[in-house]
Amino acid sequence: MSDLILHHYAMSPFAEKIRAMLGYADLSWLSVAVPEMPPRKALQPLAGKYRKIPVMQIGADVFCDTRAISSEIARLCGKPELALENCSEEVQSFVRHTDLQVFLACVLSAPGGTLLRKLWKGSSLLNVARFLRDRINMGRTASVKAAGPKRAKVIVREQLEDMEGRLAEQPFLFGDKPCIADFSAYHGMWFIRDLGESRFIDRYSKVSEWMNRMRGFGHGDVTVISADQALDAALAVQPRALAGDADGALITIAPDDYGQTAVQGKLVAETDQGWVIARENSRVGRVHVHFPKQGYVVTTG
Ligand SMILES: N[C@@H](CCC(=O)N[C@@H](CS)C(=O)NCC(=O)O)C(=O)O
Repeated sequence: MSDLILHHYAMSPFAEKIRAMLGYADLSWLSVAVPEMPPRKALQPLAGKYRKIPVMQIGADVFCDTRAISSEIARLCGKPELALENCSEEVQSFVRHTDLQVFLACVLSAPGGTLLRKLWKGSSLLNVARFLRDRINMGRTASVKAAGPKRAKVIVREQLEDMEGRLAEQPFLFGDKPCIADFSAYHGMWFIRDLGESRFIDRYSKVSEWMNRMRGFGHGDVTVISADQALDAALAVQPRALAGDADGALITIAPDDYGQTAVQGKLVAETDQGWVIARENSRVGRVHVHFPKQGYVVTTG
């Protein structure tokens, strides 16, 4: 059985980025469903107060943020172009813009009614109200401000035009095969078209065909497990050997954009790309939590 575990929820675009990547990478994985908003008690022993989704786990190693997760997937499947650090500055800058400004614009431009109805169908009206309150609060405390609805539509249109131009020349955004930029660009458009059921993207024929190609990769071979099984998997093993070293200082790490809840731990490794902190608790023992540097701030103590 695979030991790669994804903690995610169905309607999460960033989770879809990783599910699609796992499909393309042809990897088997284990799926743990988490609620659409905190509290996520079953995830806390692994990732502390980190609040973003998805989180990936391999035994006692926990990967926060799709930047750290995709580097790990790239390594596992032998496709270096799925890791940001292996790509050109042009690709990196496309992904930075796409994963933040374009993502927020896609969320604002997607048909809210359809999405809320889908959320309601899987839960309750009370849950929908809690979800809306949670996301409004997250927006209020964010250090990046999302564009207004009009500007958001312009950002989405500009992105679609850029993509249509690239895809007129080649089957994927930066060449003959997908790289991390394709998965970054896919999840926001998936939120609008496939989840939100908007027909807006249909007028971009190359993008529509590309989306169908991306969707065709599927999600890989998935087995559903419980949160308890995931915690048992962490408890059963020690974290793997580390690349890079560090002095064990107590630090806190938090995203620099939105959902900025911090995670505390001892810094056990630092590389050009990321930090790894060690955390311990009685449910899972010692875990190593991996963060990318891009998009995160560290404070000591
Ligand atoms: N930079 C993060 C962004 C992840 C993100 O924003 N995920 C959304 C879901 S698609 C989220 O966590 N929203 C708040 C929540 O679900 O609690 C990454 O690449 O993983």
